[in-house]
Amino acid sequence: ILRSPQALQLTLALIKPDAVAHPLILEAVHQQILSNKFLIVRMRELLWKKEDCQKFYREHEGRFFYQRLVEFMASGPIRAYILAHKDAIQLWRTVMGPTRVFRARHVAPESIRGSFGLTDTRNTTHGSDSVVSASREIAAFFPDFSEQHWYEKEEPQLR
Ligand code: RTP
Ligand code: MG
Repeated sequence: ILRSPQALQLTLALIKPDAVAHPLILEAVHQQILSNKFLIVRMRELLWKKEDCQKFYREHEGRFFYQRLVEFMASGPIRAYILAHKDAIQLWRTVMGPTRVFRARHVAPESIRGSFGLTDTRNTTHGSDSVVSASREIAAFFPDFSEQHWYEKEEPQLR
């Protein structure tokens, strides 16, 4: 895929079951997306099967938290977004705050995880960590979305 240097970057953001289950937290996270000037390219809510979670988190297979992470992510509805921004991947990770809830509360109390994270597993949100994982993760949640079409036809009209 060809991207011009000014092109908007895409990332996959997830709101995890702990936050989707709570209307006020769900709304607060959605507001964070809007107030940080992300463009919402696609959005859907879904209930994940355990096998989908295993595939999505396969890079963590064998780690001590893998099993509970997979079970948690399949425990209730999640909301997935494709977000666009000039610096979407890094910006969303900054807005989320650190993974570990203890750290998040101390170093980034205003962040999403600092505000709403319950535990290291129930930490409210997920965000892609690189351009490569963003592509893979977007395809996992939005199989009909064509990145190529977006960069060729839709994105240039937004600039
Ligand atoms: P994410 O992939 O969700 O954006 O988070 P991350 O890159 O900041 O963290 P990563 O190391 O990739 O971990 C993926 C997810 O695993 C869960 N986790 N639980 N000690 C635990 O119980 C534990 N450690 C990690 C987190 O929910 C994290 O989001
Ligand atoms: Mg990660």
